[in-house]
Amino acid sequence: MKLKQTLAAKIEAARPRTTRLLKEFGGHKVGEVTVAQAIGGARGVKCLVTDISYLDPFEGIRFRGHTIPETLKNLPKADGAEFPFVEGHLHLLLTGDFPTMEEAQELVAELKKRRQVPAYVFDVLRAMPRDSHPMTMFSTAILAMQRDSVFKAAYEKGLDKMTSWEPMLEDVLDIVARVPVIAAYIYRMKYKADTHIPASELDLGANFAHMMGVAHPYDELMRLYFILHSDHESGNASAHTTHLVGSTLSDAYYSLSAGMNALAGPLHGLANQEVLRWIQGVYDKLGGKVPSKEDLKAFVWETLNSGQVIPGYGHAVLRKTDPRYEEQRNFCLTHLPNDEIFQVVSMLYDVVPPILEEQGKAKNPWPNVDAQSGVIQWHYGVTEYDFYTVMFGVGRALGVLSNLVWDRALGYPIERPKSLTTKMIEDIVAKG
Ligand code: CMX
Repeated sequence: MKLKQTLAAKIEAARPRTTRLLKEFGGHKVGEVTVAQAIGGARGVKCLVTDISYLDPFEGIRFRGHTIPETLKNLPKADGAEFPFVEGHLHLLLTGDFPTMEEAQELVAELKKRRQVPAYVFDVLRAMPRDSHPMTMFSTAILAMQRDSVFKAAYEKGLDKMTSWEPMLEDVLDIVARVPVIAAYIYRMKYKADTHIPASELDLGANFAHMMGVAHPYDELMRLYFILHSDHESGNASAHTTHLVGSTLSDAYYSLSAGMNALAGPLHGLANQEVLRWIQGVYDKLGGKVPSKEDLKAFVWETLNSGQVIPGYGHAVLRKTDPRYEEQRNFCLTHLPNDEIFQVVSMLYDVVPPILEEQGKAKNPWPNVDAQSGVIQWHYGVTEYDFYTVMFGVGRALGVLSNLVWDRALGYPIERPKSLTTKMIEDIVAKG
């Protein structure tokens, strides 16, 4: 596989940089930790390293140094397609290079070979109560496949630290290939009377759309969606959890399943379901009437006054409108400008930030990725919003799993930050 050769060369070139930093500058400070950070979720503490993506508070995400528009422009696309192959994006995340068309096609073919989901995974899913949350099903299905881990088998034979990224890569490619199939299966089992559509010869994003049973341009949307949701540097809860679990030399199945459980929280990935649930709540309250700006203002205040957050707004790092929001908004302007819920989402963009500013709590009043993603799904008939985070998870797998390969390649150790007691912090503060 050409990808593996490219990756091997990149890893060889990267290792001396990490070794040098550790050996020559191990004691050099990269930041300090305040009491507020120790108590407040380690916000802004610089203690993770990744080269796969970087999140600037004002500019937003860059994948391997490239903004979203640059990424979308430079990745290869199928003939006549609007958005690139997701597989090519995986190549970019893993190697740092935009693939050629040939390299992207090779990866499309490789993932197709690997996408056969073991039959027992479907048995596990079918044994679960049908009203289990789709994220519970998704995480369980990933965990169930752990018995197939190539990394685990390699560990049992005696893992060589220098080459441990290779069995990790095997697991990562297997998982990336299979998760869209699992996601579509969960969707159709739960919401489409348990009728299923066999896989096609299409690429990952388009095949997902096909297996969901949703027509063009949903294939284009899902290529875009998976790329946009792939990575957001290392500190977000799903990426950090995956990295943390992997640092114990747990394999990619254990690690990703854990990461998906973090994504399932309403302050993280579940927010994209919450946005649609919240908007439906507005409609219900108004007896089905399209809300006006004044209605929305009242509902936003009502939500805040009841102690809840406005889903899809705010961010731990970003301090401007999320470019992933903007990219999806562009998709809406091209494909569904007159969609009624899109109009409501657009109105929210005018209504929410000034209210959050007036309330004065949120550090970032602007929308994040989740404010815009659900409306597009709804438009194409995927109205079962508790499924939305599963699709986020399929996309997020690309980034967090690429990181696992690099974690092993660079020999990052088990993660183990230090805790203090409240009394210790009080003593530190008292000393001044
Ligand atoms: N609505 C209401 N209040 C908000 C808010 C929002 N959208 N965003 C932040 N706040 C509040 C916080 O709850 C916090 O209140 P308290 O002081 O009472 O605890 C205060 O403002 C300060 O928070 P912050 O420093 O601005 O934000 P955090 O880094 O603590 O949290 C996030 C970030 C995303 C969890 C938060 O903005 C939020 O809850 N947003 C709504 C949920 C959401 O959209 N999550 C998805 C994020 C993207 C993703 O991961 O998918």
